[in-house]
Amino acid sequence: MKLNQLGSLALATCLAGFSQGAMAHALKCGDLVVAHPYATPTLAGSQVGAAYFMAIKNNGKEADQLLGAKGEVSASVEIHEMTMDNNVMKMRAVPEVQLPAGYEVTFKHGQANGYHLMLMDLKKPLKPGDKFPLTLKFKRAGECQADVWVEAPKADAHKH
Ligand SMILES: [Cu+2]
Repeated sequence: MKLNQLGSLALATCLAGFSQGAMAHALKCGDLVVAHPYATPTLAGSQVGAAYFMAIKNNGKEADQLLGAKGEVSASVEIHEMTMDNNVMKMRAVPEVQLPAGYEVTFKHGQANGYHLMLMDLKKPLKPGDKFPLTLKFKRAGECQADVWVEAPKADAHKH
């Protein structure tokens, strides 16, 4: 009985935490769920910024692709892929990101291997607490507007 209560309490807490987080800041776009779109504050004098998501999950039965993004915030947006090459972090622009059916693709900052959206030629610096809209373009799901929150990174592994 006690164990049961503890178990359901833990589960309830877990579910509450999850749905709260999801409601607060997730974007549903067709079969895709984009969790927590965020951007890191720009470094002084920098004209570029980077936007991330905790993950993009494809709940559909068919593969999709992230094809790009656009917004008022910058002149253009590129999809960048980061890789570790002999302990040196390298970035390169890629035309799309595969989102296989049933999979979750992470776009977190500070990962050795991962993607991010590079905001090229920012109109103004990104400050912690700012929010800006960014339209994401997917092959199947179409275009959806994400609400991007500017948040200071906990560990700055990503330099430009
Ligand atoms: Cu980049």
